[in-house]
Amino acid sequence: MQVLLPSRPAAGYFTLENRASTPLTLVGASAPDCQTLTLHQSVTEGGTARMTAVASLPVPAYGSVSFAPGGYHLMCMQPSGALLTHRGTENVTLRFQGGGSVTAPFAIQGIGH
Ligand SMILES: [Cu+2]
Repeated sequence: MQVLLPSRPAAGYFTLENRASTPLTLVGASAPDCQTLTLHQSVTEGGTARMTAVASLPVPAYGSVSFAPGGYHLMCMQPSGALLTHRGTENVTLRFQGGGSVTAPFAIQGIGH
Protein backbone atom coordinates (compact mmCIF):
# COMPACT_ATOMS: atom_id res chain seq x y z
CA MET A 1 0.00 0.00 0.00
CA GLN A 2 1.40 3.37 -0.88
CA VAL A 3 0.46 6.22 1.42
CA LEU A 4 0.87 9.60 -0.20
CA LEU A 5 -0.26 11.94 2.55
CA PRO A 6 -2.00 11.26 5.83
CA SER A 7 -5.77 11.55 5.36
CA ARG A 8 -5.32 11.16 1.62
CA PRO A 9 -6.29 7.99 -0.27
CA ALA A 10 -3.64 5.27 -0.40
CA ALA A 11 -3.05 3.05 -3.42
CA GLY A 12 -2.35 -0.69 -3.40
CA TYR A 13 -0.18 -2.35 -6.05
CA PHE A 14 0.36 -6.07 -6.56
CA THR A 15 0.26 -8.85 -9.11
CA LEU A 16 -2.64 -11.26 -8.93
CA GLU A 17 -1.74 -14.69 -10.25
CA ASN A 18 -4.29 -17.36 -11.05
CA ARG A 19 -2.65 -20.80 -10.96
CA ALA A 20 -5.94 -22.62 -11.48
CA SER A 21 -7.44 -24.00 -14.68
CA THR A 22 -10.58 -21.90 -14.26
CA PRO A 23 -10.82 -18.14 -14.71
CA LEU A 24 -11.43 -15.93 -11.67
CA THR A 25 -13.28 -12.66 -11.41
CA LEU A 26 -12.10 -10.17 -8.81
CA VAL A 27 -15.13 -8.31 -7.47
CA GLY A 28 -13.91 -6.42 -4.43
CA ALA A 29 -11.36 -5.80 -1.72
CA SER A 30 -11.20 -4.70 1.89
CA ALA A 31 -8.62 -3.92 4.56
CA PRO A 32 -9.00 -3.22 8.28
CA ASP A 33 -7.44 0.25 8.03
CA CYS A 34 -9.39 1.46 4.98
CA GLN A 35 -12.94 2.69 5.25
CA THR A 36 -13.42 1.49 1.69
CA LEU A 37 -10.99 -0.27 -0.63
CA THR A 38 -12.09 -0.19 -4.25
CA LEU A 39 -10.76 -1.40 -7.58
CA HIS A 40 -9.60 1.51 -9.71
CA GLN A 41 -8.03 2.00 -13.08
CA SER A 42 -5.93 4.97 -14.14
CA VAL A 43 -6.50 6.00 -17.72
CA THR A 44 -4.95 8.76 -19.78
CA GLU A 45 -7.21 10.47 -22.29
CA GLY A 46 -5.93 13.36 -24.36
CA GLY A 47 -2.98 13.83 -22.03
CA THR A 48 -5.13 13.97 -18.91
CA ALA A 49 -4.87 11.22 -16.31
CA ARG A 50 -7.96 10.23 -14.38
CA MET A 51 -9.23 7.26 -12.40
CA THR A 52 -12.33 5.19 -12.89
CA ALA A 53 -13.88 2.61 -10.58
CA VAL A 54 -13.77 -0.97 -11.85
CA ALA A 55 -16.74 -3.16 -10.87
CA SER A 56 -15.06 -6.47 -11.64
CA LEU A 57 -11.87 -7.70 -13.22
CA PRO A 58 -11.35 -11.08 -14.90
CA VAL A 59 -8.17 -13.05 -14.19
CA PRO A 60 -7.66 -15.70 -16.87
CA ALA A 61 -6.87 -19.33 -16.05
CA TYR A 62 -3.09 -19.68 -15.55
CA GLY A 63 -2.88 -15.92 -16.10
CA SER A 64 -2.21 -12.82 -14.06
CA VAL A 65 -3.27 -9.22 -13.72
CA SER A 66 -0.88 -6.49 -12.64
CA PHE A 67 -1.88 -3.66 -10.35
CA ALA A 68 0.77 -1.01 -10.96
CA PRO A 69 1.13 2.78 -11.10
CA GLY A 70 -0.62 4.11 -14.20
CA GLY A 71 -3.00 1.15 -14.41
CA TYR A 72 -5.08 -0.89 -12.02
CA HIS A 73 -4.76 -0.16 -8.33
CA LEU A 74 -6.61 -0.59 -5.08
CA MET A 75 -7.84 2.74 -3.75
CA CYS A 76 -7.97 3.01 0.01
CA MET A 77 -10.28 5.77 1.18
CA GLN A 78 -9.83 7.26 4.66
CA PRO A 79 -6.73 5.27 5.66
CA SER A 80 -6.13 4.89 9.39
CA GLY A 81 -4.07 2.84 11.85
CA ALA A 82 -0.92 1.24 10.46
CA LEU A 83 -1.39 3.01 7.13
CA LEU A 84 -0.63 6.33 8.82
CA THR A 85 2.59 5.12 10.45
CA HIS A 86 4.11 4.15 7.07
CA ARG A 87 5.41 0.94 8.62
CA GLY A 88 4.53 -2.72 8.73
CA THR A 89 1.93 -4.51 6.69
CA GLU A 90 -1.75 -4.26 5.97
CA ASN A 91 -3.82 -7.41 5.49
CA VAL A 92 -5.77 -6.95 2.28
CA THR A 93 -8.64 -9.28 1.45
CA LEU A 94 -9.55 -9.80 -2.20
CA ARG A 95 -13.03 -11.12 -2.95
CA PHE A 96 -13.93 -13.18 -5.98
CA GLN A 97 -17.15 -13.95 -7.78
CA GLY A 98 -18.67 -17.10 -6.30
CA GLY A 99 -17.75 -16.20 -2.73
CA GLY A 100 -14.05 -17.07 -2.56
CA SER A 101 -11.54 -14.72 -1.02
CA VAL A 102 -7.86 -14.49 -0.27
CA THR A 103 -6.06 -12.37 2.33
CA ALA A 104 -2.45 -11.33 1.92
CA PRO A 105 -0.15 -8.90 3.76
CA PHE A 106 0.75 -5.77 1.81
CA ALA A 107 3.91 -3.90 2.76
CA ILE A 108 3.16 -0.29 3.65
CA GLN A 109 5.30 2.37 2.04
CA GLY A 110 5.34 6.12 2.43
CA ILE A 111 5.77 8.53 -0.45
CA GLY A 112 9.10 8.39 -2.25
CA HIS A 113 9.73 4.68 -1.64
CU1 LIG B 1 -7.69 5.39 -7.66
